[in-house]
Amino acid sequence: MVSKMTLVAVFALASVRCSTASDEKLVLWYDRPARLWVEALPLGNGALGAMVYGGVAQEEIQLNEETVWGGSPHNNLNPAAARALPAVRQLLFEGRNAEAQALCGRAILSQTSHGMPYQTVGSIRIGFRGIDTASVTEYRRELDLRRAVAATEFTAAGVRYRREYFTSFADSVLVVRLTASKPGKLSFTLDYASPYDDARSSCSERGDLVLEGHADDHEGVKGQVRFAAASRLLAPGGRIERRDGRLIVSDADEATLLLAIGTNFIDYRTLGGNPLGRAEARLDRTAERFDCEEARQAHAALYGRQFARVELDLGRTPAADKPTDRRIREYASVDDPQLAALYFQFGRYLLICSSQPGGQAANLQGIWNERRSAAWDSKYTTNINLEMNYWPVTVTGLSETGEPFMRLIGEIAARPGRDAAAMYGCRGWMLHHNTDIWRSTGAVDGAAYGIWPTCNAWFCQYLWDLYLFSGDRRLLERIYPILREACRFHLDFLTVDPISGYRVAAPSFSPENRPKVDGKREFSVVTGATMDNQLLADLFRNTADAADLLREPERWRDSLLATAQSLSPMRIGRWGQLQEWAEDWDSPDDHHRHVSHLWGLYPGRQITDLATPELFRAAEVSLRARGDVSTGWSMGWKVCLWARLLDGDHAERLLRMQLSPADVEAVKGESGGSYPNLFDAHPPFQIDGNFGCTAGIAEMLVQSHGGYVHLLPALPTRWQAGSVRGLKCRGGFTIEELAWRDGQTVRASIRSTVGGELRIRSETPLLLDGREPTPASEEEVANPLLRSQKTLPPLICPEMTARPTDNRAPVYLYDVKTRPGERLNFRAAR
Ligand code: FUC
Repeated sequence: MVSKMTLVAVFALASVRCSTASDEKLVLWYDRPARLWVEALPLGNGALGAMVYGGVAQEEIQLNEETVWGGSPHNNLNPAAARALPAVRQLLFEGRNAEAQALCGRAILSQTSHGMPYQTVGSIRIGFRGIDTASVTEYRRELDLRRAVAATEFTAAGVRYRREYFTSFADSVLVVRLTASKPGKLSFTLDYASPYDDARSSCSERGDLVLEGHADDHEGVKGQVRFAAASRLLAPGGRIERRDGRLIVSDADEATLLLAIGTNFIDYRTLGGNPLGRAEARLDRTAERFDCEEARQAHAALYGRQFARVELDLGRTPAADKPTDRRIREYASVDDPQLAALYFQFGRYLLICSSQPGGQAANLQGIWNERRSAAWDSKYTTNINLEMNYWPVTVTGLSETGEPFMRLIGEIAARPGRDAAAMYGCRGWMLHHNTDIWRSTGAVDGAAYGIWPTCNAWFCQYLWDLYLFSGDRRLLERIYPILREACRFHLDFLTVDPISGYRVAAPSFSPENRPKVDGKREFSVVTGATMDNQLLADLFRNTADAADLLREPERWRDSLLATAQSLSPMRIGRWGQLQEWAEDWDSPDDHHRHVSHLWGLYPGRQITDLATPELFRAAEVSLRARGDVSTGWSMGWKVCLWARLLDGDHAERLLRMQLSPADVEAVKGESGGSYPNLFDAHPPFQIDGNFGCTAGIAEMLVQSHGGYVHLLPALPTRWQAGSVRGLKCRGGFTIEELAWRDGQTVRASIRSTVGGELRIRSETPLLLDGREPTPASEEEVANPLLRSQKTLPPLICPEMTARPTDNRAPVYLYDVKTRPGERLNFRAAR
């Protein structure tokens, strides 16, 4: 009998004998067709989305286009808000929160609409004739993440069939190439299926098969987005007939389908494009001198420019050869570190495929949605979910993918009609916890969920991080007015708590939790919830730094810092936890999926082991009590949080839970997990968990929020050996290589893109070019892009009870001066 110890040793050996990551195939693959949508494989080029089922006799490819949203330009403000604010505040300060919330429900919550839905287009179907399905052998369908190409292959009656699919980054069309190993073996009928009653199929003058329709009316807002999908067939050696909204192909040797979707969407205020004209123009451009090999290469090269920037090798075991759905089922009991690496790269793949410059930001389902009416309208929830979608942008080297989110923020900040003034009588701009393609900004869903005009501060943190990672001065100039105007909103909106004397947001809330007060959970609307205080401290502090860099008047900068100082501090409560609210209401048996009060730990930068050890310990107490299993996005956030708590094993445990099979039947729930196609389950499918985990894995390997670049801050015991290339850090530093063995750094090469001081933190003593680098000074690092936030206002309350955490590992800190473009080669000193 093989002992457990021997098995562990075998797995460890197997993990080590890995090839280098860049030779590693990165594929999802399956040995049977998809029966469910969450088994189908996603393709996308930012705008056009396709879900490929890989059926033998019936192929279905479900289609999306990123601008197919219900409704039309509108907004949903409640103009009664400003007048009601004093009464709401009075009630809150008297402790009558439930009454305050009821008043918010009437006077602040939208009385019109609650955001428009993102909707499907329908499907293109290929019904094959003459394939002997009973004789099918050697079936395989796959998605190759290195090329962004899906394929289905099988043998039937001695004929090898191959189908290849990609949504071209070069030509903006879906390409489906059908081949068979014998001539004349391709006979099929092409048609559309669409859930819209008035969608119409026809043949266009050019001979394309066309589906035309429009998105839905919703909550009283007229549906005015029109779409047209157009399919063109190139089928050498076969006959093509056009009949009753179908294309019928007989006896072709091979066939290529080009499919484009156009809509009339121009921007969030304007409709007026010609959907069919747009689709057919793309087809004309692509079909002219079309060569599939060249088209695929051009596509893969453009896509690969983004994807290939990061390589991750966590080791490989024989488990990596199994079909992906089986790997997910077995992951809990089998050593398969490559699945974590694949999952990480799949997250990067999904972001590249759902968010590209000039397009729309990735919504709750990225761009992939098979329904007219998806969960939460598949729109943008902005109290965690949209922000989480963009967590991998900086650290995993995907800056282009962040452009649609940055534009969304800019457009909301610049909405005509001055929403902040119209609703609250404040300067600047604001947004509550949802928006849609029309950039609606009102408070929606219910008073317990939507009374939260602090979203602007979270968006600004993302923008500021883009600057810290890049050091790009032009970007700083572009984002500064957005930060400044968010500050102006809060300078007007903040009020002084008459009891504590601190400035607080009122109304405020800790998304979407309700405190248990006197045994009851009756309200969520409060004053000065911890997350709001953290967000606002971050906003004022960052804007002050930006004002400094741009030489804005000192008086303005000082007023921002003074406001940051006057905010309510974080508090540690009776069981050693970081309080979620100003009052010590937290209960240790609260397992709510949102962990909003830990925002200051991640994605914020206010809590670190070295700068704020008491808060660090309190955050850990809170997170442990919150528990592990939750919605996929909540587990993604917790991977990041445990990584920031420097506990790699706990972070990996959450990843393991997230990589367990999701219940494909569940239409609603909070159990998380992964579907067979590796999509994240809330359930149902919601893409944020994919992105949260991707960012979390990066955060386990490198961090840069605490005033230094921290190598291997949270390496789990299971990832004993490996390497990563291409991760980015604040200060403009790129980890060109980081390799570890026995859980310890072996070597690290870091490229400085903009120069400046690099402070580096390691658990292993390092040598730089063979010599010990200068130990870090006691002072804050000189590099403004790398500076920590430990000089924030007094964030700890005097009545604090928790003790500083024990440092888990030795800390080596070095300071190295760098020049732009310079590469620094570190090695372990022992
Ligand atoms: C927030 C979360 C839900 C869900 C929804 C889209 O409201 O609390 O769990 O993710 O967004």
